[in-house]
Amino acid sequence: MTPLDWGIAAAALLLIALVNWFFLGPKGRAAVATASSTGGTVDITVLVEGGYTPSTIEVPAGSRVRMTLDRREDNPCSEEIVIPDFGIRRSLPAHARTSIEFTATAGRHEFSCGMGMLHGAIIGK
Ligand SMILES: [Cu+2]
Repeated sequence: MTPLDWGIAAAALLLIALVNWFFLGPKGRAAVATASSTGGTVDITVLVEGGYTPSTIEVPAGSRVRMTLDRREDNPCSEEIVIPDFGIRRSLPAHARTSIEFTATAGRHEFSCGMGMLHGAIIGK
């Protein structure tokens, strides 16, 4: 390979590293919130606005969870939340807080909007 080839290869590797960092780096880690339990029930608040923040929530496996959805928009996309593993489908009034409760079993439990466009997950650890 010529020096130019090496330069192109190095640039390509750097680009791949940057793309991975962008998609898997700080943003992915920051989205994981670890909830802690006080008095038996784990309280978590999730902001609903163009998505779920945080979108990934770690809770102790087997804990009772009170998840409060703070919906700050009236976009019809987010008017329902569905957590199939826990048999939950609940409508979320716009600009209001709605609490749902469930027992978080071990493993990854996906949740989404009613249309399956916005995604998040509860992870029982
Ligand atoms: Cu939707």
